[in-house]
Amino acid sequence: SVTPSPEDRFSFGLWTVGWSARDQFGAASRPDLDPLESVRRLAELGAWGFTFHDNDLIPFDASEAERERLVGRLKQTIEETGTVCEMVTTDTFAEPIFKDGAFTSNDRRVRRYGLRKVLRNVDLAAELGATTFVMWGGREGTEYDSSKDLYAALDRYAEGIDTVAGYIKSQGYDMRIGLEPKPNEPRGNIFLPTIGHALAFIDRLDNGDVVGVNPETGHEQMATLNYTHGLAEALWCDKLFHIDLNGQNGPMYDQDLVFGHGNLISAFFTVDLLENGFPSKPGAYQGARHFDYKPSRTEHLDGVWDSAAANMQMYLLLKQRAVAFRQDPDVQEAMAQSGVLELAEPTLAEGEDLTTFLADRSAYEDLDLTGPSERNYGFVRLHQLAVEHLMGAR
Ligand code: GLT
Ligand code: MN
Ligand code: MN
Ligand code: MN
Repeated sequence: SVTPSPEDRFSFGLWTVGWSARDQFGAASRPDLDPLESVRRLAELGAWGFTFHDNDLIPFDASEAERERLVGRLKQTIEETGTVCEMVTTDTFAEPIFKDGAFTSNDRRVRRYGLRKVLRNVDLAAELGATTFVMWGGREGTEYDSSKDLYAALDRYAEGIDTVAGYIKSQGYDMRIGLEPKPNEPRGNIFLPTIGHALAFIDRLDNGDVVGVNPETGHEQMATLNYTHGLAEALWCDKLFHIDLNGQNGPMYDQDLVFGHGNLISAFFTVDLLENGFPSKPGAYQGARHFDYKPSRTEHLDGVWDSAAANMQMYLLLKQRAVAFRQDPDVQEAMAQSGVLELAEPTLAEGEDLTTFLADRSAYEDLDLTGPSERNYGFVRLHQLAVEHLMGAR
């Protein structure tokens, strides 16, 4: 069914529906929403969970008492709605103090302040039962290469993440960090611009075991990369800790459209991977289906909730199509023809060592190249079947 329910594990950032559409060129086009009301509305629409930045709920300059009061009200709303706070993140980008970043600012005072802001928010996340802590370093970067010691910046970035990860471990929290890559915007060049950069960075950390990635559809596509491939590599590395689903039409500003409202074919294969798994490693992704989109500035309040519902409906429609695609006997035959299932077979035989491999004349000297050269892989036919399923023509 395409009616969302909590079993579908859909969740939304409170900053998504809560965006009042203030942008670089114009004032807000919608009133501010009460974040607690958003939690209720999302639950009514069938969402399972929600996520938020500290400052989506608690104003940056709130007193300690005000903070406690707001957190208390949030806990009450969670109880009333039965919704799950699955992820928490920290705003280290909006305030002027973070204009040169938080963990990589040239100003050490800012780095210490940013780290403290994040650490207290880790405690809040644990208090609310969140198991993922996302870190999007939107202001960590440069406009001018002269402005930053790039080696030191990576050192400071690693120091910051390692400190947060070490804190999570020392407190015994059941929580993992998801680093969110983005190539640019708001900075001209953001550090850890893609999934691949983030994975290589995580590998260098002391506490990297609790650090993974939170890839966003549009962010990879802004960098002209294939989101599904990025998810695949993160899964292969056991590092896909969270996802931000949305829509984007190729390399331009960050559109944050409804999931599937950008590159639809790519969205189909993203859902195919998340729901069906790899042909050689079937099984659905276990994490939240989390949406990080923005209701377009043209939409008023009805449009906010219509667009939230559209994300879930798009996902469920694509899930229907992707499941039907994989189950179709014609598709299975075409996949076999294309050799999709052959790729899981190791290239060297079991027990084969380099000596026997190098001695195997059939692999090289005696191989008749015409067979493999003239093979018709049939990838176009297979893809046509996928598109027919996507379009509901099958
Ligand atoms: C901001 C950003 C998103 C991140 C959020 C988490 S904040 O809206 O554009 O991609 O996921 O910090
Ligand atoms: Mn985005
Ligand atoms: Mn995001
Ligand atoms: Mn965003």
